Amino acid sequence: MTAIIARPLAPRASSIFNFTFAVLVAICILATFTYAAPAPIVLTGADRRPATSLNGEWASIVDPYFNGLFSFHHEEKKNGFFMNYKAKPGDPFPTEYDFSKAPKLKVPGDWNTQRESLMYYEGPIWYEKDFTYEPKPHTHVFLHVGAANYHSWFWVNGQKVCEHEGGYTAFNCEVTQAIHSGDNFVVAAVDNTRREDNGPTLQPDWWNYGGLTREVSLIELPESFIDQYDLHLSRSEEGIIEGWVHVAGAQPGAKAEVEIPDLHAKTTADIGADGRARLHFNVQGLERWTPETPKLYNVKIAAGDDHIDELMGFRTIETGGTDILLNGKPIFLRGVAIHAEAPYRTGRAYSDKDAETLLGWAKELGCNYVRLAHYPHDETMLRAADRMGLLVWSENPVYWALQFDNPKVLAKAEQQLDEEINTSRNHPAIILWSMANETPNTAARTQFIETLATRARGLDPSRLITAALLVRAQGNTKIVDDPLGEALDVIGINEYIGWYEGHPESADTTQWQIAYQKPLIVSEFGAGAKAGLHGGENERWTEEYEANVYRHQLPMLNKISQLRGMSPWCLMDFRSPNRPLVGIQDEFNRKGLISDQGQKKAAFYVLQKAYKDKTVGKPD
Ligand code: GCB
Repeated sequence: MTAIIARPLAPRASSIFNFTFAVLVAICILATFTYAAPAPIVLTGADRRPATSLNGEWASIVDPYFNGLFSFHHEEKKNGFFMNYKAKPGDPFPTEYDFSKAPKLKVPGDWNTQRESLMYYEGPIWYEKDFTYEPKPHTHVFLHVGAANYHSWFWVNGQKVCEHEGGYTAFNCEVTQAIHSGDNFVVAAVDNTRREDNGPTLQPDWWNYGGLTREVSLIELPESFIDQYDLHLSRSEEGIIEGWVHVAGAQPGAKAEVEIPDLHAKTTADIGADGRARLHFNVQGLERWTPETPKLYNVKIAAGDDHIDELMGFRTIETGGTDILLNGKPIFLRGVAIHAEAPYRTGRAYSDKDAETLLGWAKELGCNYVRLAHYPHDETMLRAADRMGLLVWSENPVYWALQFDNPKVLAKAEQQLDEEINTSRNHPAIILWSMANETPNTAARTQFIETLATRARGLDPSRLITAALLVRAQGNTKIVDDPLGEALDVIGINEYIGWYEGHPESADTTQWQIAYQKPLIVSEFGAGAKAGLHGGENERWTEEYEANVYRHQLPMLNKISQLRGMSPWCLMDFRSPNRPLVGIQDEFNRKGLISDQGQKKAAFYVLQKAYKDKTVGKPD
């Protein structure tokens, strides 16, 4: 009780300083009550917009009890750390934080790998950055966040501008009301504490790096602006590009225009009451995007005062019986699964260099395809895949057992799926939207993921829907009959014969029974090996053992008549606290074909030979 009385929550107005502070607090309280921060929006092609970068060093405060946001009675503070208050002599209250003296963290970058004490810290952490800005009249200014893992709050000059959940998708907070000419500051709080009702949930098999893990910038847009668009090659009409451009704040009767100068193609359409201009136009002489010829065109999209220069490729993807058809022709997906783990330095990958190293290794392996597990990867990764000619499986972070009967969890999964698709829908590389990975076969789960699949098809009917399913066994027979398969265009399955069950040779006698006449991708198989550890081919953890698993897997997979692709687990070792074996794992999942330090293991060469000689899968 005494503590409550003794703790001044507001200053006494006995000096000019105190008076100023009281006014500031009053304005802030008023602002909090009268101004509810709008939900963040999704911008397609945000990385193609001219932007003011806020990357670099941010001041940081580690705040495990979230004292900067919540009072000692756990009420949200009106004058928390987001005010970035600078203590003044004579203040009749203490200020117990000071961003100007706080240690720095680099953005983009996870916090875990930047400071030893933060290795397994899950948050919250406060970030602050000062910047100068000159807003122009009649514009919207958005704070673009490439990703903040997992739950984040943002304030500009003490005013809350947004709150967001989901650690792998980009979002944009309108800051027009909060930003001003001259000196400004932005404060973010990021909390990556695992929770039962999040996606991913409590126990993923990777270290789920926290923080402002991708780029942060300011994007200035005119009063009416292009927020989202979708342009793709028609599956049913030869030589037709179709899609739409959405213009926020469009005036009735306004028009949107799309031009592809290299193809001498230009079209204009009216923007409807829903803000969308629907497009359907003929192109001649189009070179289709393929892994061998990843042709990208400059595409100019314009509406009113806004315009955006995109880089796009055009191709079709569909299924025909048990085939996957790229541009109408059957293709076999020679792939590998990849986590967004940074090569050589560990931590969350974010740069062009990271993407080029990881995807460069996939190319060297002979891949035409990659599974980007287990969450949407960075735009830089997708741009690199577009350029390098690698088809992509992109995945919603519905991993293992979520609370499938909790409507709030469904809403979070839907939001992340919407953000993933609306951000990335123009990458020619992406052919598959994956709804989930290895979920338990229950009625609630099936309904949950069917809802996501229907939503994904509604948002993007031009791509294929998949998920990585579990398989069951009867004796030597593996059975794929998970009811979720009904909702998928392409069946993904994970199996670990020779690692979690049996021996490498067990694959030789395994039979497969698949309930669906659909294309099948073996989305995971693999074994653990420590790079440089050698021994017998039946000695676990040696490079020889991993290679032996691959040698027995490949002929087995070849016998599955509807096999149309594979993405063994995985390209590179990645950090996982589930993997404590000292001297071998040391908190890394060692199923990589390459170590986290870039050493290629023997299995890399086994798979490379099979991919290059096309001895696995149907030749294409
Ligand atoms: C799986 C999971 C993947 C794990 C892998 C493993 O089935 O999908 O996230 O890392 O197995 O190594 O156990």
